[in-house]
Amino acid sequence: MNLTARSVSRALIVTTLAVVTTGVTALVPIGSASAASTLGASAAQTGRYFGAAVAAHRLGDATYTGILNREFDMVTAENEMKMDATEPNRNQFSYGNADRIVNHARSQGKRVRGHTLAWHSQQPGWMRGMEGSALRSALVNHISKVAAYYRGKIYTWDVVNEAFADGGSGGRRDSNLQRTGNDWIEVAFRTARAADPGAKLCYNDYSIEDWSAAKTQGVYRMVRDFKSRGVPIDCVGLQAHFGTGIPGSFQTTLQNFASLGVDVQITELDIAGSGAQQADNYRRVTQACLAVARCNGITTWGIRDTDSWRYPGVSPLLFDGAGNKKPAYTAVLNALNARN
Ligand code: 9MR
Repeated sequence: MNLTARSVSRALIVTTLAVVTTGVTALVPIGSASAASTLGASAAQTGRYFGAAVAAHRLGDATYTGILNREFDMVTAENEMKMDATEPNRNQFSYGNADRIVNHARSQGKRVRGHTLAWHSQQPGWMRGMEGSALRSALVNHISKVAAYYRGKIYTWDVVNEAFADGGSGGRRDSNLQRTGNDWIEVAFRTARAADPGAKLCYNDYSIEDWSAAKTQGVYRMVRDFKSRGVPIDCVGLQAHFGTGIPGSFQTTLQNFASLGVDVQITELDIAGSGAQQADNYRRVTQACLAVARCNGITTWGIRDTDSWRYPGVSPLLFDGAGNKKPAYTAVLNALNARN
């Protein structure tokens, strides 16, 4: 939403409140949106979303689903849309668990981030041993079929996940997909665009939050190159799996990617630590996104600490194992509301 549209929608919210309350109580002053009481509603007042990664097997847990339904307005399948889940046998597709998540989200009026069409990891057994042109065809077929199946239902696809190497090279990660030729990523994006022209297409990776990191620079050069040659890319997903410190350059990184003409999304946020320190880091990350116009949403990688891939070593999320709001939750909500 652009600024004008956002002010119009705020004005509408305020007007609506005023109409509802006319004759009953004082009018809500025009121009001051009221503080929202959930992450999704508060983020929406800034034109953004607030999402969570969801596991299909937890949807029967009433505490989990209660928090999901109440707080979040975007959903990512934590594992259920990966290649091994959606194409367990070659050219035989399986969408049961992914559909459970998509249908739950949509029935609750939430949008969906698709994760992920192509990744060196979590490949089905039949794909792991493949190389060369056979693998390239299988990749294109996978992307075409999965993106077409969900056509019109996905807000953003993570088209390619984690294709850059760790360490100082700034280059691509070696993988069977990379060995099919350096153009595999752009082919993946073009294939996804053709199959679902309405979805935003994202490149998603971790350890690209620090602007000075070679990996960040490598991804930046690829996105700049794609934009200059018209390869269809709409956004960069920064996973944001953090330890107890947030890189001081995080907002700069978000802004620099955005300045290439793409959206940026914080796609898998979780932060180590506890208490006030963890809360302060969550506040920083939220404020960094809010400060960048094209940072259009934040997703935490799970709901309760006990749902996290980092648990029990780390308790990195906004709700504790019993579903209580942590100080980090309050820090995020306050930061969002401060911008409403
Ligand atoms: O949280 C996911 C975990 O349940 C899976 O076992 C794992 C399998 O690879 O993937 C985890 O999610 C990852 C995500 O898909 C991509 N970025 C890193 C995430 C954490 O490992």
